[in-house]
Amino acid sequence: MLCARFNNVITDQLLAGALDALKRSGAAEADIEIVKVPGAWELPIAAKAVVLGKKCDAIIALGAVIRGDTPHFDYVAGETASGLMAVQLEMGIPVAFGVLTTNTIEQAADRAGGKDGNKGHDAAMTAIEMANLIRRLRK
Ligand code: INI
Repeated sequence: MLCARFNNVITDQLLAGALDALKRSGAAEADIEIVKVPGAWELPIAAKAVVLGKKCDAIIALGAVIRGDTPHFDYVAGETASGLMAVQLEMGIPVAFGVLTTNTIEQAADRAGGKDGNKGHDAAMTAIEMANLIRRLRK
């Protein structure tokens, strides 16, 4: 599991939601690795390094990109999404996209354990489903 530290008030909640989903689904602690990166931009290269470094069933990438007054958001959000998609297609390992891209921090909080649920939890459930699906399709 990869988690960006940028906007950590939000990403810590995504991480908690993802861990809760994995544990409730029966994942053993020893099978869960948590890797922190500075920001969402760094998620794709870290995802690739994890896949190259060890056998893993899926990656869960967590981050929060929040729009500011400059076009920076578009670069960080867009490249993070395309980078993570490239890793899952190149490496053949599911990468669940638990990166919030919102206009405000309130919208992010709503989706990180607030009124709109927890997208970290959702990403973890997707990762489990996709890991099982890809394993079955490869047999
Ligand atoms: N990183 C984020 O994860 N979220 C953001 O909202 C964000 N903004 O707004 O700048 C952000 N920037 C940092 C970026 O991900 C890199 O860590 C940085 O550019 C160094 O490569």
